[in-house]
Amino acid sequence: MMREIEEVLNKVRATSEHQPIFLQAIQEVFESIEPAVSRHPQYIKHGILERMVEPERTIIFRVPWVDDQGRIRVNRGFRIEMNSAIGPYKGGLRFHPSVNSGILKFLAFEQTFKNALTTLPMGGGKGGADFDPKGKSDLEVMRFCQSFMTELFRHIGPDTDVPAGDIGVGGREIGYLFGQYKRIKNEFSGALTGKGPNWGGSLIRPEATGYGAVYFAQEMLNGRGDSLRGKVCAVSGSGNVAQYTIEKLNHLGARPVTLSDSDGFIYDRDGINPEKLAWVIGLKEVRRGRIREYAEHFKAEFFPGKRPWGVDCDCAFPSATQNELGSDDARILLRNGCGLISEGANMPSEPDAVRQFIETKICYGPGKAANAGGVAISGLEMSQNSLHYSWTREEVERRLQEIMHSIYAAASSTAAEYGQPTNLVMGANIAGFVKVADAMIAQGVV
Ligand code: NDP
Ligand code: 2IT
Repeated sequence: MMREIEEVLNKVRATSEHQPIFLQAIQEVFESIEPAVSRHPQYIKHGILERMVEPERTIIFRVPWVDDQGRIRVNRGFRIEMNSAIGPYKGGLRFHPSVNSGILKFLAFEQTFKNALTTLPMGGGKGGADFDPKGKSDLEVMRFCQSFMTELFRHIGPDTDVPAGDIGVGGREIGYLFGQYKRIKNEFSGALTGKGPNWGGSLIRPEATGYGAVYFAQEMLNGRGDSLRGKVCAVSGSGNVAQYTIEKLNHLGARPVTLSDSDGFIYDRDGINPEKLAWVIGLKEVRRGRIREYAEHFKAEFFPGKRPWGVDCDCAFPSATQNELGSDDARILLRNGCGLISEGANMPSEPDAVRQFIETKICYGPGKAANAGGVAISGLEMSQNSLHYSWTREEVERRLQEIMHSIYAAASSTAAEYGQPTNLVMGANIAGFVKVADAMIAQGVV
C-alpha cells in the first residue's frame, strides 16, 4: 500500500477508534483506488484522501417525543453532510436502534461515490436516529418524525441537502417528515425524496433500488453471454429493497426462493411468485408483521436465527443490512455454485467475503454500483420537483435502466483500464472517486 494512503488510514484509525465500520468502508475504497492514486499524483498533492474522510459537517441533535402512555422519550438524531463537490448532499435517513455516528459516516462515505456513479449531480450525505420503529403505533411514529424534522428542517433544502428513506424509513415516515417540513418552512419544495406520487414523488422510486439491483445483475450476466432466466435466487431482507428485487426477478423469469428479517429466513422452493409477494408487501408495509408468518401461511420452511446463504442458488441478492454475509457464508455460496452477487444493501459483505468474490471472478456487483438505482430515481424526483412536472412510469423506468447500464459500463471499463476487467469493486470505486476528486480539485481547498 502507498505510504500516503497508509498515513490517512492511520489517522482514521487513531481518530475513529470506536467506529470500526467507518474504517472498514474507507479501507475497502482506498485499497482498490490505489492504482489510480499512484497513476495520478495530483490526488495526493491536493490532499483529496484526507479531505474525503472528514465530513464537511456533522449535525447531532436531541429528538424528544411523547409515547402513547404519555411518557417522554428521547432519541439521538443525526445528519452527516459528507461531500458536496458534485451536488447538494443526498442520501437516506435510517431509523434503527443500532444507529450511531460510525454507521452513518460509513453510509455517507459510500453514498458519495455511489451518487457520483449515477451520472446525476448529487453530493453525499446520510442521517437518521437510534429510534426503533418496531412495535410503535402510527401516532408514535408521527410524533417522532415531527420532532426529528423540527430540528432537521434548518439544515436541509432542495438545493442544500435532500434526505430520503433507508432502513426503518419508508413511505409512511417520509410523509410525516415532509408534512412537518412544509408546515415549518411554509414551502412546498423537493427537500425530501421518496414522496407519494400525488404529492411530488416520482413513480418507480419505491421500486427503484430493488429493480436496479436486478438490472445490474442482468448487465453482469449479459457481459458473460448469460441471463437471469431460470436462475434460482437467494434474497435477504424483506423490506423495500428485497420486495422489489423479488418483483423484478419474477418479471425476468428468475426464481426467488428466500426472504429474511432479523429473526430468521424463509425458504420457498417453489418460488416467491407475484401473489405471494403481494401478501409479503401487505405483511411488511401494512400489518408490520414478521417473515416467519410467511412459512405458516404458505407452508414454506422457516429457519430461526439463520441467514439464507446456505440454500442452493445461482445468484444472491443481500438486501438487509451491512456485514450480513461473512467469510463462511461466501465459502458456502461459492461451493454451492453461486455465480452472482448483486448487493441491494450497503456493504452487506464482509471484507473477506468480498476478497473471495473478486478472486474467484464470479459476477460481483458491490453495493455502491448495484444499489444506486434508488438514489438515481431520487435524483430524477429532484429534477421533476424543480421542473414542477412529473414523468410517466415508462419514462422513469427507461431512465433507470439506462442509468444502471451506464454504471455497469463505467465500472467495467474502468476495471479493464486498470487491468482487472472482472473486478467491479475496483472499477466502481475508481470511477466514483475520480469524478468527486476532480471536482474537489477544481473547487480549491474547501
Ligand atoms: P427496510 O427497513 O425496508 O427493510 C430492512 C430489512 O432488513 C428488514 O427485513 C429488516 O428486518 C432487515 N434488517 C435490518 N437490519 C437488520 C439486521 N441488523 N439484521 C438482520 N436483518 C436486518 O430497509 P430497506 O429495504 O430500505 O434497506 C435495506 C438495505 O438496502 C439497507 O442496507 C439500506 O441501506 C440499503 N439501501 C436502501 C435503499 C432504499 O432506497 N431504501 C437504497 C440503497 C440501499 P427487521 O424488520 O427484522 O429489522
Ligand atoms: O443508500 C441509499 O442509496 C439510500 N438509502 C437511498 C438514498 C436516496 O437519497 O434516495
